[in-house]
Amino acid sequence: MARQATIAPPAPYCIVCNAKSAFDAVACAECGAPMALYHEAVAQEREPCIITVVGDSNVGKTVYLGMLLDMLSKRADDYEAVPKGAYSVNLPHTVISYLGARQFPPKTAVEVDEWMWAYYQITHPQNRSKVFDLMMPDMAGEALAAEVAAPSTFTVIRALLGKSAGAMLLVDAAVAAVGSPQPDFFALKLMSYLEGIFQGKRRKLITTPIAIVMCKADYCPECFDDPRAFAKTNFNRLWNICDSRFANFEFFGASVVGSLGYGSDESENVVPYPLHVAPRGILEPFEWILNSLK
Ligand SMILES: Nc1nc2c(ncn2[C@@H]2O[C@H](COP(=O)(O)OP(=O)(O)OP(=O)(O)O)[C@@H](O)[C@H]2O)c(=O)[nH]1
Ligand SMILES: [Mg+2]
Ligand SMILES: [Zn+2]
Repeated sequence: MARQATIAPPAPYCIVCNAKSAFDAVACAECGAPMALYHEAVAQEREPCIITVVGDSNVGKTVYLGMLLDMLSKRADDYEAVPKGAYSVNLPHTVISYLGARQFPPKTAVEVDEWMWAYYQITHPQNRSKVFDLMMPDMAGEALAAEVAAPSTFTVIRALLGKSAGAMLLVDAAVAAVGSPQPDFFALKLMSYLEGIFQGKRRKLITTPIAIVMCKADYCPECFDDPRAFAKTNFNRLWNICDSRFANFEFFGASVVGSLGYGSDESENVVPYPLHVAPRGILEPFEWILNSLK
């Protein structure tokens, strides 16, 4: 009997860094991104559109992203969001559970395999035929700081940003509003790192949309009234680099909590507790990026 030739399926590759991978690998051996992203992308027959959220440690990336994904799954503003793979639900699930228990979620671990990745199919309310396959990992601020200080410490970050269609830069409005220059300096470093990655032709402005989200604006509500004016005053270095190098950027105020209480944790440190969750300005930056990508 003639033996039937079997054609081996192509080897899976990493969606983030393009490295070839073993069939049964859980994470990419090169950059640590979950291989589930590849298997979902194959099922979609479309490359995902990556939007990366960057920002210093403790600015509120996990809280913001978890709240955003939850609002989208609840069809806020008529967006339809379907998680691709159950792992995508872990981030909003964790954040909403903690907030429901009047606590903030723990900080994100530096190890790449501990990050929560979200892969959602989003349908635009005004144009149902337009579908975005959004991939948004929740990175650790410390990993980002290490990568910015010494590029290629975390190859996954550079690879991710290199493939991103847009980025959200989160900054701490509350710390900046009390006069600290730290958030402004860190954001300036990050923007010059992003400039290096998104740079196309020399001297041309960078067109990749960057939404700058000023988090914890509940501490400084003037940030909501006029985000650009707030940025010019409190993030002047950041404003200037955006103005001179980026063609497509916008500033937004955002906050997740309505009121805070203070108490002590097990080590007797004073920590804030979210008494009342009242998201404000969460969808706007995301909408702005989607509209810039249309
Ligand atoms: N007042 C206020 N505080 C917030 C808000 N969002 C986050 N915070 C505070 O900021 C802290 C850090 O938030 P995270 O979302 O864990 O910060 P992160 O950017 O993910 O930090 P890393 O995981 O270390 O990179 C929380 O524990 C809260 O104390 C907000 O909307 N309002
Ligand atoms: Mg985090
Ligand atoms: Zn990889």
